[in-house]
Amino acid sequence: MSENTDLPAEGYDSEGFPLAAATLPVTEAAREEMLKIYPAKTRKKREKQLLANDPAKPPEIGANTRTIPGIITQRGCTYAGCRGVVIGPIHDILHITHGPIGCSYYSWLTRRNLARPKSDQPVNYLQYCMTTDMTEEEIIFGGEKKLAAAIREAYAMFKPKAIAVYATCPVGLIGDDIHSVCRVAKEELGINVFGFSCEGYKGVSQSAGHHIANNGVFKHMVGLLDEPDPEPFRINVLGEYNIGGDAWEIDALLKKCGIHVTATLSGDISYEQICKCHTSDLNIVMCHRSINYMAEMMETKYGLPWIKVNFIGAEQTAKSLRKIAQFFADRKLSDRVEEVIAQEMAVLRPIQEDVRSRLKGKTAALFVGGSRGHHYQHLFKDVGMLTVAAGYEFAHRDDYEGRQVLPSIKIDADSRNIEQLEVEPDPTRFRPRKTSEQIEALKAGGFSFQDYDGMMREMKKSTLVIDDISHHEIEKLIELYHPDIIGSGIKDKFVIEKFGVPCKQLHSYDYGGPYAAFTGAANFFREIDRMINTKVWKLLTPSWKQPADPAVAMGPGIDSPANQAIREVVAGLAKAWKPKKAAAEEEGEANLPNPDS
Ligand code: CFM
Repeated sequence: MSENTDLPAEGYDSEGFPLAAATLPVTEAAREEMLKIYPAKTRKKREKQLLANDPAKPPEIGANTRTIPGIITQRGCTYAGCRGVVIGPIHDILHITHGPIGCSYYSWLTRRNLARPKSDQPVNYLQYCMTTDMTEEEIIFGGEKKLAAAIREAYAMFKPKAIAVYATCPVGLIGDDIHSVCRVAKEELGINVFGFSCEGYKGVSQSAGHHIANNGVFKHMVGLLDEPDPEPFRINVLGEYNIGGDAWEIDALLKKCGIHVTATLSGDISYEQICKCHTSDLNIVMCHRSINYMAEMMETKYGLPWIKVNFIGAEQTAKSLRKIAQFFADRKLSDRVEEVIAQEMAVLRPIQEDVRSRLKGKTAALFVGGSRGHHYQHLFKDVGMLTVAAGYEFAHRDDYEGRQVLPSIKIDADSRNIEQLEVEPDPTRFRPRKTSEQIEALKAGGFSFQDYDGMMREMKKSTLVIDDISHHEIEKLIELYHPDIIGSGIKDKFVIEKFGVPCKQLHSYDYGGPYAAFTGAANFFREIDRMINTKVWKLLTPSWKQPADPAVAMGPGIDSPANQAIREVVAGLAKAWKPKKAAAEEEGEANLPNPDS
């Protein structure tokens, strides 16, 4: 294991991967078992998305392509990625969904991107859900007037600094020009108003929405306020959305080290912080998938370099802190970082060791979004658990195979659909944060900028990597691998648990968290220990352990006396019940004129 955290090598192999206590199936056979149900055309596509891993030479994976209709996917839509994920967490601007009520309602507090008002920024609009509530009338005659009225009404009620408008599918289909409406409103109200053409169908998943959101935030907010914070060692934390309080945990840790966070994009963030984030000195990127566009555009326009970090897992957190300190090349800062790591690890280690004594050798499978399927493997590794299968819902090839594959990724019609902003260095505000000599010195010391090795290089050889996993494949996976826990989302949580396998919801964390940094790691270890070691799972007989008779597989038997009794009661009720209208018609039937006479 790493020299950084002094983890004992016991329970780990020579490459540092935890040793699984259970015998695992042969990967190729398991893969075949998952694929064989598909018709030839479907199989051809799924084959590319379901691979045996090779960390030394990651195989090319099929990713960021359309989901085959009929397959039960975990993916979300482009609107969700834009409004819900990247911009939604900005707490002091108004977010108006232009569209039917369902799209709006769906985006209302379903993601646990927490925010708390601060004394100098006391406004928090996140508990509100605003929509134009488009109905048939607007779908037919156009919804621009209703949108303009909604913006005016929202402004009159709240007087916000900015309003963001989000287009849903019907808006794109009927062609409402939300950007013109926003431009007029901006002039009329004298505040920042801007729109996002993030119709749900715009891309193959929420990933397209991330890109659209990055473009909009960059165009309409970043760079509006040229007032750098006075603190030294300023950084932005990109791709951290404060789910369950993660950003607060990271923020507190950085503060302890003497590192100042100008802005976290976009967990618990204010409009003003986004407007001035270009004045910071380093971008550290947590979720590469959702925000790499922003990191690149800020570097090109303002000279702000970026590095990939990960605060999920104790070892990874320590590594990330050291990397930030190395960037600033300040002795005092490095010493302080070491001191903080030692303090935090002294508290965490006894918890970690205690939990590891019960969890080592257990196995996990992870299927989450576009970064957590990778990051959370480190937390499991910290307690001696092996991730036997993992994948993302909507990530791209670089998130699996590493950024070096970027030039070889084919641009298809779906990705061409998303605007690629042309960004130039700002004539007055471009400021390289390091001289070329300093950069060379850093590189010589093993430091790397713009680096992301992807999930596959950090997974054990022959583990399964599955992109956009389907319910069928998840069921097969449980049957073949019997993982001790699966980290996934709400769409499959209960399917998994019906198999007698605990499922940790790694999007919203169920009701738990934070799991980031050292304190978060302790929370996670304890929770996983509880989830895996509770006796409740042993009371369930998973369907793969039952005979293939459907009558038996449904539970105690569809023809059991209890079920028979229920059926009789239901049949009796149905017989006795008559809808009012039908009863009235029946009564009046005799008086109706005979249409044939
Ligand atoms: Fe990034 Fe996210 Fe994720 Fe993501 Fe998401 Fe999320 Fe996620 Mo759910 S931004 S890619 S679109 S880390 S909402 S906070 S948990 S799927 S793995």
